[in-house]
Amino acid sequence: MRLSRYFLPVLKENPAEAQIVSHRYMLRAGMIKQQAAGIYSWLPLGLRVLNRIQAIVNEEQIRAGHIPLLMPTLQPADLWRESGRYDDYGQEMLRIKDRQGREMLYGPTNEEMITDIFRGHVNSYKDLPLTLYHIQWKFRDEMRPRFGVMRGREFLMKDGYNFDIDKAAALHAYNRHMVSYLRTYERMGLTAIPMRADSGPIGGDDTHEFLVLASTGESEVFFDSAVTELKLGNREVDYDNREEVAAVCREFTTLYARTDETHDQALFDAIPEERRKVARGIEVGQIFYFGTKYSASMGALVTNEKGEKVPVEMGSHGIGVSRLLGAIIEASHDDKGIIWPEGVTPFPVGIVNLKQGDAAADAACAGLEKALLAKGLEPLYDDRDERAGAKFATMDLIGLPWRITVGPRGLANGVVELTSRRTGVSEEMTPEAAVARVAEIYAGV
Ligand code: 5CA
Repeated sequence: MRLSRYFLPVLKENPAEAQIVSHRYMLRAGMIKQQAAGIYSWLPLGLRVLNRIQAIVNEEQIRAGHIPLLMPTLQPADLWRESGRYDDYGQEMLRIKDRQGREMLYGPTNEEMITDIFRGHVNSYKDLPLTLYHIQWKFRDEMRPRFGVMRGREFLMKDGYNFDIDKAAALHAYNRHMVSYLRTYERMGLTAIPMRADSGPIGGDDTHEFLVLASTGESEVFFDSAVTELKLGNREVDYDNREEVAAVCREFTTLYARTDETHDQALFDAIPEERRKVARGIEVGQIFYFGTKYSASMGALVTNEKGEKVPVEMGSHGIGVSRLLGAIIEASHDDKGIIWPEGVTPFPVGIVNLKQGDAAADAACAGLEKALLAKGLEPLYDDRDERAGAKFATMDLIGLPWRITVGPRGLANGVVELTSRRTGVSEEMTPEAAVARVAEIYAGV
């Protein structure tokens, strides 16, 4: 992509309405535009990151054996009357009437609708286990929408729902989600700690929230600092192996880590003092096991091996897809701008031409662009007729992890410069070597 032809409306000034760094940088980098309180347009750069995040979420869900589908944003109120949640959900639910006077709502979550799909098509244990998920816009008329995409009213969520024949199978699905989420967040460069939490309006007994530590987080969290050292890394996990999956979950949930809702001071005090931490965190996901709460009230029954009709065992599992952009920026930035982890960056590398119009520099930049594209890496090439300082400032603000700088002086010696946004370290090398290095970096992402 050539910057002269792109739509990147960067702001020079700090927007007054942004109280936290992620909101400020998303506005300044031209990623989002507010259309109403808590409702945003996703401008091209923001959309590219949102798409990257969705791609990772999809890959890890499919790896875990979960199946994508797509449910609508609008739902009939009657489904929610069946579960009893239509009245319970309160003012957070946006209620709408269509022209026939039928009551509808903009879905805040999809337990009822997925249960309706299930009961219409599945009635035997032989068709289980089954986990269906989608990535779809949700609406919650939050009392205090704030911090940009962090607490929106319209927001993108991945929500998945498992259907199992008994509690043991449903808990395996819960564990599978936990492991797939750990991998998902790690691929985005995040440390997200599973913490025992409260189930709220979704219901159920077992629930964990995934929290990214950040001083601007809305949740107060209490944990053993050793939990922040745990990493899933590249280890292979067989998602069909109940014991193996459960062992990973034990590894990540045995050390004390809780939100304020479930905090237990006596247990906390038992941790060695130097490891006792109280901090703030951003909730980027939550998993729930709630058994037959929806299947019993909505008549989602299956025949078990003994031939009896029993309500199917369920859980639901969410990832805050749009919130993740904010969480990643809170975790990865400096005073010049965003620093995207390679896994989610909108462009893998930027090209800065120090002397637009110089025949050699222009040709070298075009050559780099072509060579990178041939490797499946689309660069953002700043081909504007601007000062070098302004080009660097834009690149630093939008946070591409790698930058190739091309100028007549270097080219006279056959070199360009490859710079890491994170460390600021630059290295001179031939254009071919720069392309090879960038390709090597992204081969493992
Ligand atoms: N049905 C369940 C799981 S699918 C559910 O709705 N869970 S939830 O309420 O915890 O939401 C899932 C995730 O969506 C949260 O962990 C959070 O990351 C994200 N989320 C919730 N509310 C908002 C909001 N107002 N703005 C942005 N993201 C949100």
